[in-house]
Amino acid sequence: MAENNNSRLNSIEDAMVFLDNAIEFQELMVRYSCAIREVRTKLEVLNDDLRIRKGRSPIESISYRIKKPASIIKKMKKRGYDFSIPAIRQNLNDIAGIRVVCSFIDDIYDVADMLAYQDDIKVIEIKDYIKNPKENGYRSYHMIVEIPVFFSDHKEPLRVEVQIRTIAMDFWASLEHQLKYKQEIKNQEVIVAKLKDCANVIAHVDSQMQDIRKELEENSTEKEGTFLDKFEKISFGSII
Ligand code: 0O2
Repeated sequence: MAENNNSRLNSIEDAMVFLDNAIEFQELMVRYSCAIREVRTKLEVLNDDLRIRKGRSPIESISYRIKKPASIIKKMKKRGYDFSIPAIRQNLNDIAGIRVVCSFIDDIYDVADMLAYQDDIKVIEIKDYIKNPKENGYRSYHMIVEIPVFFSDHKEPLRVEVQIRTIAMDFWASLEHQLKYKQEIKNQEVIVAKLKDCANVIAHVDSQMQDIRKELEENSTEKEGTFLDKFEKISFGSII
């Protein structure tokens, strides 16, 4: 009987520890989602500012995600880390992730520079998979940035992974990601080679689009518009 009571007590204690950890984990995820909001706002401000001042938005879209608990556990296990909140915080840089899709390759570097230049942003790491594509053809510009987030009773530096790529790179990466998770691929080498071919074609298209844009910018002059044409450009719909 005493043994039973003890084991019940133990299991309640275990449950309490489990709940404490679960709450702490949830709090950490909420803090990362706040860090995403901070970086996202910075990117949106840059885009709006460039649209107003230069008449062109370099960013096509911004998406974001908090890494799934299962992916966090998988990554921690794969790298041989203990599964604890401090270990997750210390060792994983991509719990908060933002993906920025730009129109042209130059835009990627402009956006990255403008973000890195901000004095509350600390760049922790850069992986330039555009200049150095991965063996499979993957191209993207990755930055790990740290940003201070102000909570009700403290300030906390939090890391966010920012992936910046063109529309074409994003198209390739999304499809390759989907295909990777399809089971039982019979002729894997052929598929891998085809995907790499596609990545090269896409990189060529990106570089040609960039050249076309440069040529257009160098060889065009502002069209003489009517008084009303100038007013056509003014719209607040997408700002608010
Ligand atoms: P998910 O589902 O996006 O979270 P590090 O985080 O720096 O310690 P890691 O994870 O190797 O080490 O970093 P890296 O190389 O910068 O890659 C991180 C993310 O880039 C991946 O996250 C993918 O989102 C993306 N990525 C990297 N390589 C590839 C690739 O070959 N194909 C595709 N489609 N995406 C890629 P996760 O954690 O793998 O997944």
